[in-house]
Amino acid sequence: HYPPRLNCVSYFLDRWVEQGHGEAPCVISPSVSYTYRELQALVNRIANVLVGKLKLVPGGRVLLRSANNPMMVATYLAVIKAGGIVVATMPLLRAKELSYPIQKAAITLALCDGKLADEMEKAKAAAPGLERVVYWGNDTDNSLEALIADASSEFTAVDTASEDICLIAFTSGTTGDPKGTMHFHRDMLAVCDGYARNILRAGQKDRFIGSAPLAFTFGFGGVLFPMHIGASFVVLEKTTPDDLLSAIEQYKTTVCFTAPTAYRAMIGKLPGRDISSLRKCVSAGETLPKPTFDAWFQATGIKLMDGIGSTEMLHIFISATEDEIRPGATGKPVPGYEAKIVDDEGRDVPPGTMGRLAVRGPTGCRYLADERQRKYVQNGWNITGDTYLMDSDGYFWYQSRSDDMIVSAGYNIAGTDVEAALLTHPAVAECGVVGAPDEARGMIVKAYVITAPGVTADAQLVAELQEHVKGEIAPYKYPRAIEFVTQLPKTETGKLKRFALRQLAQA
Ligand code: 3SK
Repeated sequence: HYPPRLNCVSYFLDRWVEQGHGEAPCVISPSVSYTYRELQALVNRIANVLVGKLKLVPGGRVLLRSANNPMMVATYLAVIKAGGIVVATMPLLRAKELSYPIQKAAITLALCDGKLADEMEKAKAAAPGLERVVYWGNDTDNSLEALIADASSEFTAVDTASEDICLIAFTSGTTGDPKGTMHFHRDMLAVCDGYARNILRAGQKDRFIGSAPLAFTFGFGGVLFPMHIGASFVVLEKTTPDDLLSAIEQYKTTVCFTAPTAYRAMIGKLPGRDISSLRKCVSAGETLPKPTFDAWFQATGIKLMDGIGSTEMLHIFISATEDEIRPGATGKPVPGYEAKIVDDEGRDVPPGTMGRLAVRGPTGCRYLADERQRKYVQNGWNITGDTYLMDSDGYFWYQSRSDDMIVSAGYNIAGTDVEAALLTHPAVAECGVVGAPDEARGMIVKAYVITAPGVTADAQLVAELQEHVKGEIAPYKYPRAIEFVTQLPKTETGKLKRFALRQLAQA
């Protein structure tokens, strides 16, 4: 039911200024805050520079790299308002990981926080197609601030179709390379009209806060949902549980979006804190254990609203309103979505049977030039890679991941990425990386390593390998546990039996 011509930024931003809501607070941060009118002016200046000086054409892709801050929000909206496509990348990615989306999405222009220039420059050197990186916050003549200094604060949103792509979000990659998931302008509204309106039910007086990177679609929901209703939101560059609690207290936020691990970590730090402003807490990114639900409820009186989403589906598609929550279950399909459980052949299975979660609705998987589309979308259903069961009341209960993804403290980590990083160290002859259960983080990354001949396998080597991985790939992926072994479980054809290794790690 969206109009055929739609630029979603007109809806999220311009509409509020036109309707006399421009002086209301919009984005708040420790360094700078903007009302809707101020954010619109900044977005317009950037959009003018993108189209004028940087020659962005409709459909042109712009890579963004930043921690969560107001400029990240403004550049994101400006690219879309200018008719371009945001290619959002996680701030912790190393040069090697950044080069993949640069090449896959044929990026010629990037906007980047000056604080993250080092890895960006290394990636640029390795990607000849990337012609220009414009930095902000680095005080040079070519900085984004310098470019926008004389730009007009008036800009009419470029006329786009509601089914034009406005976002390519890369998955963290389970097996093989990350996948670029493409989303339309209308998808950005659909997740608000579906999940936010029906399940979250926040209002204009609400103030959102969250800790997930804005480059992760879970995190960007913390921008879209408040802007959909003219509410405000806090963005934080530092998001430890202490930072989050301090910001909740300071800015009197009312809606919190973060991972179960963060809620669990905050519980012990609550004494002496005043977080009485909070009224809704959303938990996603990893499964919410019932003990965490219970402990948060006991400590705060707030029922954690669990939800499952995926980068492919843009945001949450199964959840429950506060009055329908069943602790331990994820919930029911968000209005507009259908979900079911299927077996390995794609056949529906009866309630109470474990199987693969299949979902369809107003958003869906569209991979950028990737054969794996066939695997994810079967007979019109999105096969999410999660094993679930549905009970006879239609509630969905998480069982496990169906693939090799390790979900640790809300981060999705591909074991194969960590293996590749470990194998570049001369002391490693062979390795296998899986998730091991962990009370605090849900799962941790655990590596089983066979050392090269003559190498001493000791605590010093563990520390050295951990540092090595942090230098090769995003530091949050490093193996928190390393066990030295003399052999790894293999199939007859010599492939690592990941399942057997996972069982070993569970023991
Ligand atoms: O991991 C999730 O559950 C999630 C939630 C919202 C948006 C995206 C994702 C991956």
